Amino acid sequence: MEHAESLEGFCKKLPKIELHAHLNGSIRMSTIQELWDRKADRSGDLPFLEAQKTKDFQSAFSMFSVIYQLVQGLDVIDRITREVIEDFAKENVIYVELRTTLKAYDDKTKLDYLDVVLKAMRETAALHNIEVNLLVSINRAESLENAMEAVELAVQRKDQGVVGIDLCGNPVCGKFSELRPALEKARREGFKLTLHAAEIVNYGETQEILDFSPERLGHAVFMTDDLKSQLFSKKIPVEICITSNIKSQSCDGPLGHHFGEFYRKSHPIILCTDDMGVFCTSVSQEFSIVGDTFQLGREELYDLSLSSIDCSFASEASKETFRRRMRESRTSLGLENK
Ligand code: 6MZ
Repeated sequence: MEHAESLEGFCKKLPKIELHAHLNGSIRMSTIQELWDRKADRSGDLPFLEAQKTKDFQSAFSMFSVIYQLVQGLDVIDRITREVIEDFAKENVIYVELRTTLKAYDDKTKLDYLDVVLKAMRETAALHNIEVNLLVSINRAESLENAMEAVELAVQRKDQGVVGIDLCGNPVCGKFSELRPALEKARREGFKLTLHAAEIVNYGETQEILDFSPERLGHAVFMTDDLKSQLFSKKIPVEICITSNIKSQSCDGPLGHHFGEFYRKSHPIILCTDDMGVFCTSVSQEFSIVGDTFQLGREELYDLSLSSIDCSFASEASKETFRRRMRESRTSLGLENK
């Protein structure tokens, strides 16, 4: 069938949801550049640009150290939270689950950080017809004590948009097993859990994570056939971050990405950006990539977006609203009304 609109145009217009976006990794490139230009003791080009060119998994993490040198203070956190949500809204993302690790700056506490993010989320969401919830991230390099503290702070703001807990960070650092008590506490407190898994080869830990049965997994790149068959039978939804995996050299290119296999198995998957700023992508672009690479038609892309809603940690009422917004978009997307 001939389409008047390009695949890119369709993917941009398609209402979408984003479930795997790290706040500091989603920072606008122009904001990073501006913060760098403002810095008194800078020398030469923004190191971020150099880091972006290097091509291995660890260099992706070196970009976060550059970001953290520049993003200091709650005024900057407030700004980037608003900008990130605006950027998602601009490309027709109707629901976002942002995630971030809580930080203390100078005399400001981690709870202050959380409050600034939640307020910026609320205010920006109301302006842009987008719903936003937050996942508090635990960095796997942190101590168990810090992880416990993050869960306690999340509990204090549970009624204000914190819906879940994420385990993230450089996968060569720390261990899931050591932080597990904090995740168990989060579960007892009623939080949904999403854990980064199998971003590098670590089959033993991936097995432990599967046995723990979180509500979702992030990435799930390096899996043996046995681990995959357990994942498929448990039907744990996977947040798929194709551009992130390619740019951090976890896979050769889109065609070899495990999206293809998971999609053919009808495993629940959600297309996500991971770090829009660091990896220069957007949710629309992730949809275009799978449309192009795996020859998905427009109805299939629509269904992929629609089915992602089931995997979100939003309330049932909100999920119904997202589904309705999707149904209402069908005519303007050039799809027949079913
Ligand atoms: C694992 C990642 C990540 O929390 O400061 N992060 N963790 N794998 C990834 N794949 C590339 N991308 C980002 O956002 C930045 C933090 O998110 C985690 C890292 O811990 C990074 O420091 P926040 O808002």
